[in-house]
Amino acid sequence: MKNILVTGGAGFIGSNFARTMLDKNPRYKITIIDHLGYAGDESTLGRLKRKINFVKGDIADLELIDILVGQNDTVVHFAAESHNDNSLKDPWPFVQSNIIGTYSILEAVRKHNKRLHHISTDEVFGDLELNDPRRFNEATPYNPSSPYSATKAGSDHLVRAWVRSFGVKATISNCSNNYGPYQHVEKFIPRQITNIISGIKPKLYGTGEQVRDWIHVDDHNSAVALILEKGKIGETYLIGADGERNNKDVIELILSIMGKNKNEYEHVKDRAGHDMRYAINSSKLQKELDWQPKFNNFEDGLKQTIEWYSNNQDWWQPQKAETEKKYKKAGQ
Ligand code: NAD
Ligand code: TDX
Repeated sequence: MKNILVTGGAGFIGSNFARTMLDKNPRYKITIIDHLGYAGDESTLGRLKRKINFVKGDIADLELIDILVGQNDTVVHFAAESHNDNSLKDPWPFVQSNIIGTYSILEAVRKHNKRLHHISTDEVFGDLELNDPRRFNEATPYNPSSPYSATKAGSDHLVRAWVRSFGVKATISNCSNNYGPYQHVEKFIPRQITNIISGIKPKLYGTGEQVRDWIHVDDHNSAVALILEKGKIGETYLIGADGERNNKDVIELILSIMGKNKNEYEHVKDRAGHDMRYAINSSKLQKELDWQPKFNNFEDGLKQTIEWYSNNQDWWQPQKAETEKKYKKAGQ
């Protein structure tokens, strides 16, 4: 593996992935393709831009993808519409990027016989009850709830069908909720941090008892790097770092780290069809590929993330007003 095409690399996880890979080995030749939608920004690439080849384009553009895949030996496919709340307002871009876009990538890797790693989410499994002793594993049946998770589930099914029917050399990973630098302020953790910095109260959907399984973005990406190196073709790996917390606790922790009273937040309208709990069992990844997360303390990762948003206001300020306007209109 030397020439890597990273789709969606101007977004949160893909841009951090490119940084992780170049830190591991500066000789990797990385090409990023991103259509620079609302969630992808050239400023996210920052100094990385000098070290990579950047192409502005859409992954559903079959001709462009054919050329780019032909020029690289490995494709790591992050590009997707990624926010549940947006998928409830307008599902179409999710079908377009997540399903048709993945189809386009698959046809190109099939034609050129290239290695693909497909990035997916734990949301494809639906949700768990709060008191359910089980966690998701590689055998959990698919049961997605939102248009976002349904289109991600669809993309996973396409990848598996292309592996079985056409012998495409692909692996899949399903990861839990990521946090860390360069995450769009529409998402839960950065929204609350940047609200507090902006003098706006953090916003908790509904009761806030919903549980997410948090993982630092660098731990997600170290697992992806390992799957590229040692993963078995056709296999799926679940990625998670035992980070279950309910939303109310996370808001209170952010407030307390930022020196505020724990009750200085407000409850807003709940998300339609809100999934109750996600939880990942990543023992296959740990046993077969010997993976371990580096951030085993959520509070430390959160402190680093709060510091990053405090020191990088130029990066997130341009997104903030528009994002809050949209939320206000939705009563959130
Ligand atoms: P993001 O929204 O920050 O980034 C996605 C990027 O893809 C953006 O830069 C966007 O412009 C680009 N993109 C979208 N559609 C495109 C298209 N048609 N053509 C070209 N570029 C396009 O999202 P993220 O949080 O970085 O998520 C990346 C991947 O990881 C997604 O596949 C998502 O489903 C998956 N994932 C995310 C999480 C999480 O907690 N954020 C957890 C598990 C899996
Ligand atoms: O302001 C908020 N208040 C709030 O209580 C926001 C934005 C969210 N929430 C709640 C909803 C969820 O229970 O916080 C939780 C996390 O919300 P999101 O950040 O929107 O994440 P989620 O819907 O869990 O999905 C995320 O994890 C899986 C990513 O956005 C997906 O891309 C990924 O696949």
